[in-house]
Amino acid sequence: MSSPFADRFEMQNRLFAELSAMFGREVPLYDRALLVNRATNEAACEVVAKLHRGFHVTAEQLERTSGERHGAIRIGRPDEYRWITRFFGCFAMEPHNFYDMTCVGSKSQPIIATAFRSALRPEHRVFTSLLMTDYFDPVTRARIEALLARRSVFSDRAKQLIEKCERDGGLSREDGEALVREGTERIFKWTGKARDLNLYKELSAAGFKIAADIACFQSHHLNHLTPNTLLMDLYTASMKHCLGELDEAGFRARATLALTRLSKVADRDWLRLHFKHLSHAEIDSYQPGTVTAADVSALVDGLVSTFRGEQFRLSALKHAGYKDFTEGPSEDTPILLRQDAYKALTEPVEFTDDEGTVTAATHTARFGEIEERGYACTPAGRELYDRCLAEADAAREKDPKLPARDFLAYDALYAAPFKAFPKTLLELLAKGQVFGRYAPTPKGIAAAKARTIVTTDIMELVRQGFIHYEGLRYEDFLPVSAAGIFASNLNQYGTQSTAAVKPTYTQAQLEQIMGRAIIDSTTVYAGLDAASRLDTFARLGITERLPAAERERLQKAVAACPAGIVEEARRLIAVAV
Ligand code: OOG
Ligand code: NI
Repeated sequence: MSSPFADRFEMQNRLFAELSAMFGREVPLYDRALLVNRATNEAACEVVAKLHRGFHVTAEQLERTSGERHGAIRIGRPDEYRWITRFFGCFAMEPHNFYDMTCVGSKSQPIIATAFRSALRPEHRVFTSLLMTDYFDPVTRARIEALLARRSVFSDRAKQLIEKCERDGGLSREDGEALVREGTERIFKWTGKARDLNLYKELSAAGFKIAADIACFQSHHLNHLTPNTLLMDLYTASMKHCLGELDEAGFRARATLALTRLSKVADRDWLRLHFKHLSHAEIDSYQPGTVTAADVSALVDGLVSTFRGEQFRLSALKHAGYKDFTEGPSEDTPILLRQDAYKALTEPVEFTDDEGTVTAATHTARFGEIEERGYACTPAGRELYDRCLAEADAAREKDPKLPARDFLAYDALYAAPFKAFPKTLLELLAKGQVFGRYAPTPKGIAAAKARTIVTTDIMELVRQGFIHYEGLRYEDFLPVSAAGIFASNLNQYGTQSTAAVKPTYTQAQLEQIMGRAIIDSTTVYAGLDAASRLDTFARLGITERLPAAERERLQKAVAACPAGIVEEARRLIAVAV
């Protein structure tokens, strides 16, 4: 029987396609950056197609891969935060992880946050911040709250649609579209209209630009909407070139380096990581090929000539330049996520005071981020990452101009601490630094029938060809990268609380505001990894031989996962096979 309701994932894709169109109209540089992303992703795919003969992505698949987005919005009031939680719920997006941005050292901001996404089919995500007004002294706090109290971001219609969706268990296509429109025409729309210029100026001067961005505006305007790149270093070099920060020779050198490096690492695991639509069987059907220096050079020539086109003359648009370095792990370490951005644009704003007098001003907050995702780290991997990052950041801070002066030297300097990580998925899995997913191969099933399997060591079983492995992709955010991005875009480092005592914030507090629990993504990654090991051992008939402590550890990890998630993952895998 067909459902009377619109598919929530289709609604989600519609929402993000429409948000992207809306943001493109609001910010022309964003629209052009998408074209740069498409051109560079196409070049990356050409390298991959030469390495794997038979590999082919249709324009539509590529559009889908690069169409993946994350948005960032900043919310002022707890009741608004609860409505936005319910709004995203209609699109199958649930809160994941608690980010306390008030506690990231010198980069702190008066913000706590979570990110909304689907637990198992994360197509898109939104980092959703809440301004903590008690971070401020009582007078400032009262002024911010009074200003925020006067706005209504959610229309009655939006509220009715959300309630209807919750009550009935879904929305019709028509109602789903109406809710998407509430998003693009009101909730996330930039109006360019603001209030209380004095408060705006005072907050900005005191280093609280983020609070000004939230308190003085009428909507949860999108701060940025970040597409996905297949090859960060090619994209950043291209953006810098199109913005006039990197001349043709400099661009050629960096593009050649990025594409050559890609030709060395784009193995089957890379394909699985970057293209959700490819099955193991499809990937196994590709024949090995090669990429020559001449191939790379032809691709670089192609990009140079593409970027001569008028629509790539980004330097002609209003802009504030590109960040000097990429946040996250070094280029050769395929974990977590790497992010970069063009810096926040200065946009016109009209302030209206209580007497109706309008004053023209400007606002600098919205920037153009890009990201490339890698594998999800285990707690051990994450701890190592945090240490490597601290070391790499410290090295960079000793010579902040190095990235602009000598990119290669900077690249090597930044990568050095990350040598602690192996660079291939299999080694990352073997060391227990990233989460994976396992399944028996036909050869493994045959060996199980013949009772010739002699080990329960998963890596050994992989080596013997009895098990398929893949890495779990990191679908979340990194608060320290986020803090770095806030800082460099606002041109303000961190902030300090002006309250008599700096408050502390908890996940429970945000959960209470939302009226629902936050999912801990590490628990989910760990549960999926453990469930796939248990299922694999069971299908190979070797569960009984597993050491008791190991079996118990895996069962505990599965049990810790929120109800239904492991079962749903099993169902999705069964459908995909
Ligand atoms: C959110 C910053 C977090 C990211 O990519 O880490 C974020 C914001 O700027 O409001 O989007
Ligand atoms: Ni972001």
